[in-house]
Amino acid sequence: MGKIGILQVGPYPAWDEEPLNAAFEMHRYFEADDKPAFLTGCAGTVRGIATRGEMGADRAMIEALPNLEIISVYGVGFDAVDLEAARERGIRVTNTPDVLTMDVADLGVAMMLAQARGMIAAESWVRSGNWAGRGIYELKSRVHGKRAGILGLGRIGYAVGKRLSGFDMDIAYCDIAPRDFAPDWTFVDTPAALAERSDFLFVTLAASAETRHIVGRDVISALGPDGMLINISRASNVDEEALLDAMETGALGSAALDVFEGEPDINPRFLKLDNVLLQPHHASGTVETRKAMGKLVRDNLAAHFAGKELLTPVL
Ligand code: 8YV
Repeated sequence: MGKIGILQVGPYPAWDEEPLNAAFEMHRYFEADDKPAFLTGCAGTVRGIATRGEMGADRAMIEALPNLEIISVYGVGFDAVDLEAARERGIRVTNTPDVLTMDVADLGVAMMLAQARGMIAAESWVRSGNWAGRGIYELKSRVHGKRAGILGLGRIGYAVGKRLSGFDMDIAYCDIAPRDFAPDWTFVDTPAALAERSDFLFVTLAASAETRHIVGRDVISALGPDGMLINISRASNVDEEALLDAMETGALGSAALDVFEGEPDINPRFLKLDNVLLQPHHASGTVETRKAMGKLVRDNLAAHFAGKELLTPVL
């Protein structure tokens, strides 16, 4: 019997490509110039999709594959997968939760510290010779003891909060209900009220149609000219136009962002701002975590085709 066909939506590191190629017949969608023609060409043999969090699988892709049984996502976020289209056909969907939580939280906190203390510009100050030539770098405002807001107290939001408590921060969060596992943190019932009482607002909620632009003009203006927005979730959770307007006018103090609309082709307005820290959607980007994510992608595919229970099912 031939190998099972899998549509590979984006590239993976070599340590994932090798075992995937050994176990399956991988169809490298991302390398095709004519993507619709490529899909038509492999439609008969593809029984699975291996995709990435930010790439997902849309309705057109799902509908083009009549023998599709499973979509295995390399990422905790599955908002880019058309779940409705998958559900209609009984197609299983898996993601990679837990294994990336700590790294995403680490980067979120690192972004807050780097931006608050101006570390990127401070490094340029040293490298450019300004330190020796022009003197001390400008003073920045402190982080410890300040007020932090966490929008979305799931696994990643909780891990962010645990780290922030090490900085003696006053921590509040907003979610659909108060969480028993965070008795020391203040529950706030709207994103705007959370922003109002925050110096640093972390966006850590899973993206969906309901959360689109949950951080809108009202939330951004409540955060205010001294506030910082840190987004390590999905760009769609933030109204990017409102964010850019607020940053350009000083209505929002600063931002640290790992995710963008249309990434990697980000809005060029971001590049003109000096009050934003830009990261290339890299919160889960450590060797250790990416290896664990790749293994989960493969293990879910293998379990499905062996008729076993999925390890981390979404659908
Ligand atoms: C990406 C992510 O999947 O977990 C998620 O939801 O967005 C990330 O981990 C990562 O960039 C790999 O594509």
